[in-house]
Amino acid sequence: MFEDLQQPKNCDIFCTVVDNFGDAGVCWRLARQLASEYGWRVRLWIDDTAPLLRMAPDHAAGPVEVRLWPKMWPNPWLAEDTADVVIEAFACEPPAPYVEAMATRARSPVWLNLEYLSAESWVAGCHGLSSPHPRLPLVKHFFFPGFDPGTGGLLRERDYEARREAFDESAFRAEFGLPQKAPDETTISLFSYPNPPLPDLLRAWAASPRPIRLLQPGSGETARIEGNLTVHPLPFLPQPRYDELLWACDLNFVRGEDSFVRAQWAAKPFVWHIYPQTDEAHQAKLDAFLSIHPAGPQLKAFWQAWNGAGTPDWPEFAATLPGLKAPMQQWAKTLAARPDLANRLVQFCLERL
Ligand code: TRH
Repeated sequence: MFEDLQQPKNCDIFCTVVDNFGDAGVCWRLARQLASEYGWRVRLWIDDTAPLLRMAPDHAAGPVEVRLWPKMWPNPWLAEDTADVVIEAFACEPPAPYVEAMATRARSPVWLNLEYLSAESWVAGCHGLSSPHPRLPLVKHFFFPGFDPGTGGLLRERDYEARREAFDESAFRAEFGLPQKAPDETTISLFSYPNPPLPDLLRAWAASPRPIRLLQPGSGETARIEGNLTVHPLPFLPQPRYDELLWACDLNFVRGEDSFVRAQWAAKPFVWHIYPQTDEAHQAKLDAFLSIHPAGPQLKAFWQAWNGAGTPDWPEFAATLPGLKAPMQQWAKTLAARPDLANRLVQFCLERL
């Protein structure tokens, strides 16, 4: 199952949980893939295991070794050993004593800073750039996920398609107490940040001529029926099961980075609530993605409105939903034909080890 010509490597991934689930979610997904698909011995050093416990309640069962990264100051890190490959997620910087120990290895480790995902055009130009350490004989490389073939790509497990083919939508609905789907029902999943347009959207859904079933994972919402809208809370699902939810829906509202990528693999129409940044940097990221995505103008208008520019026009958007299936499938197919992020990362490291 391991790639040809490839010796298993040791890898340390460092993750600081800034907020929410994305930092842990991305690191966990990558760690699992490196361990299970490439046979790497992976340790995930994380400063807060709470999000991991929700996304991967069975994480202790292996094959990734999860270690709590104590973040007190002065840093109490007692460097035991270092790894062949060191990945710091989102510029979180490994502990200073660990970095010192990296420099004492006979062969320098490959040190990567795994960056945030963006569709902006500068990303391909910065992917892979190196930054020598000012004092130690170490070089850090910037590894940028992205949509362009010249970037680090997107996380996607090898078994994704097989899992999807084996997915039983009826069994999924039954398990979560959802009635079998009526032919005219629109099933929608909602995972977003608190968003001012939501109450208006809920009203539009309640007034919809066709039934709408809203599935809200981990929301703490109460089940209720308002007009033609049925709100159905779901538990926060383990990461692979979140994919199942996306497959079971006709439309997915996603956010941040990792759920945004999963919605693209699900190849269903989706609406992205981008992670808001104080300096409005997110607007450029949103525009950049919309400029490369083949969705029509109605989807783009709805997305902009969902992200603060205007009022989301549900009836207009709903009318375009059936026509969005094909472009979403084509988009997923194009992206899936390219090597995934773990694959590119492994190649990148092997060329430098
Ligand atoms: O939770 P997010 O908003 O996370 C992040 C962080 O805020 C981070 O600081 C920021 O930089 C980044 O976004 C862009 O959204 P995201 O990235 O979609 O992560 C959610 C994770 O939770 C993802 O791995 C999917 C997972 N998930 C489940 O496993 N089960 C669930 O039921 C749900 C709703 C999500």
